[in-house]
Amino acid sequence: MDRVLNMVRDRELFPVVEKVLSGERLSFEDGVKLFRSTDIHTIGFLANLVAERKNGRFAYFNVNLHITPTNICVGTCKFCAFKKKKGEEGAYELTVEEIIEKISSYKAKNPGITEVHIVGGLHPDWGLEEYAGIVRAVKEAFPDIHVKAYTAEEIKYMAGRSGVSVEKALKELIEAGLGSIPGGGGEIFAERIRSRLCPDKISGEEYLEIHKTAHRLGLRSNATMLFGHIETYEDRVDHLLRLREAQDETGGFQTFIPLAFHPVNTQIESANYTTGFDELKTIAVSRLILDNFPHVKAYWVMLGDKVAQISLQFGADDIDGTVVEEDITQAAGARAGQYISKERLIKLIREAGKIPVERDTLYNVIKVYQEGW
Ligand code: V47
Repeated sequence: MDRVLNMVRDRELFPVVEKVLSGERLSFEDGVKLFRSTDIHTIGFLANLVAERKNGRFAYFNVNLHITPTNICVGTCKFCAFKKKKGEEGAYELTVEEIIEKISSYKAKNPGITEVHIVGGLHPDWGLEEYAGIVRAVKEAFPDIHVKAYTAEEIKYMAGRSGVSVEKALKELIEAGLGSIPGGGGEIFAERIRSRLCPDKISGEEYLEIHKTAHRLGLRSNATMLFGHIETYEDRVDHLLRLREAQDETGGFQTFIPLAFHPVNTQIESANYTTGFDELKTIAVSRLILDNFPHVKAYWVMLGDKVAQISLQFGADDIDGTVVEEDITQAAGARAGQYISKERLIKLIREAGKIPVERDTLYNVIKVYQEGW
């Protein structure tokens, strides 16, 4: 303990360091103290320690494809640069056949694909039947591919449009072949910020309730936090603690993904791009507070592959997948590309001192890439 404390530059962090080393749960005050500190080495060291306690030196990736069936959305989220109104220039909706064609052509080049990630807009004419129909068609055409689809917001929307409960909608989606739900829509739970950022969206409480309902029905899900806009450090810690509490109840969350805000074409004029320092700190503090989440993901599409790589020494143990055609971040000024090869993911992970593991959506191991591959 003393040897570690000797290396800590920010003495304010001493009590937090002691807690992490002895495996004690961190408090709200600890989280805020970590965010306010600039002792990035200590924060990163602690987060990496916790990540390695949970996952050893393994770092995960998958071979996946993002499909966005429509950008037509009745939502009013101020941070979104992607949505269009029906009839507006650039608005689109894919047919089921076009979705199947996209997956087929990707699979022809990447036969190892294991996941399709489907999220889109709140389409004014779609209900449960249309959203579930997409899942059913994909599963019929590709029974071996896991369908991770629809955020809590979309699930609430389609249930409402079809006059059924969220539970009933989830059961119908599961029957259609839904495998898990992604973390989108978390944004920031604090009502003060959420009501400015996305006034018409479900509340943080509802987001958590929908995920907990999914967990009780046997689904796994992910959780996200959109950071770097108008929220404070206190709001971030509050968000993380609410997730930790929900996870204590159900244990159904797999991965936490901090999403770095992209400002271009959004209605949040005061905001700018996040910085590398803040991104690394947010990954690390998330890892330290979410002691009951198995994984923390550094989503390379939003962080860029270089920061995502460094994150693997700052508490992240997952770098997401090959992705392809990610449109939400592109519309908001993404500086990373839309596709990364499996070989590049392996190189990024290996050079960060971790062992690359190709996984499926539920973290079953497909292949461990030991040296020499
Ligand atoms: O919910 C929207 C965010 C999310 C912007 O579960 C923005 O494995 C930054 O949730 N700047 C969708 N972010 C993406 C998402 C996700 C991605 C990868 C993996 C998983 C998973 C989930 O993107 C939205 C919103 O929070 N978003 N606009 C923007 N301007």
